[in-house]
Amino acid sequence: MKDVLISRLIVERYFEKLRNSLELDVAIVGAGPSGLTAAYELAKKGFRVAVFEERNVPGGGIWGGGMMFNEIVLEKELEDFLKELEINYTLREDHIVVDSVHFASGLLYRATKAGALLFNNVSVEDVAVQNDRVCGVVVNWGPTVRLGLHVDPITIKASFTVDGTGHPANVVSLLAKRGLVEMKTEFPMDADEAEKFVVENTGEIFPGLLVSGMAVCAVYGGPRMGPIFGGMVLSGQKVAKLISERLG
Ligand code: 48F
Repeated sequence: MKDVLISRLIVERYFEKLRNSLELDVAIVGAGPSGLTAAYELAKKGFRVAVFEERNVPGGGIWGGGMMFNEIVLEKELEDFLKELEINYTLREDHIVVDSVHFASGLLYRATKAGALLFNNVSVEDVAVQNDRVCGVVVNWGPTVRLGLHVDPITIKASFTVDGTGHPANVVSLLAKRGLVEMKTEFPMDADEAEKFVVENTGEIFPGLLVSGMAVCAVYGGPRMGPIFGGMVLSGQKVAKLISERLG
């Protein structure tokens, strides 16, 4: 029966992927622009990297552009990055304008093509900590977490974990609520300052845990920004560089 063959192929391939992801170099939480950029850069270098995204559709805040006008803006210095990814763009007034759907799908395609594994519908509900170091992520199905079902999670080991969960900084907040790190709150809108702030402060917040993208502003009290995405890409690149240097 063909239907059973289809089921078996899906189940076998999924479990191969999952088994190969039980011990990672890098676990990235959140498939937004910073997490996907980091995944692309790290996979390109040959590291074992997986992205865990609690929603069905990865891409985070990219798709909707600004107020659902599906265009986003990046700083001109990202032109080479877009060329490398073969993403189409327009240059206007010293800035790059990109169709947000094209940008999200391009980033997703290139990150996974480079070898990053992406698990959508998988929520990171906790981190594993041993010897005062984050050493992995604790995962469960997204709907299981949303519905509050009493189902235990499973653990994935990772040399480094990245909190790329955007505004709520969901991974750092797990440590903050246990008093292991201090966490501030995002400040009001200021795109000029926010773009610099996010890149400057991208880095390790707790041994083994790094923070990228908008989560940086939430954690360190930086301003929020609108549909300007240069800082997100640069933050993803920076976090990937910091981790690559450490992994060697
Ligand atoms: O928010 P998001 O797009 O992350 P980002 O890379 O980019 C921010 C921009 O989109 C935008 C902005 C900049 O111009 O202001 O907001 O910082 O994507 C974060 C992703 O993380 C997922 C969430 O569903 C989203 O797709 N996520 C959040 N918590 C978890 C998670 C979790 N606990 N486990 C798995 N995924």
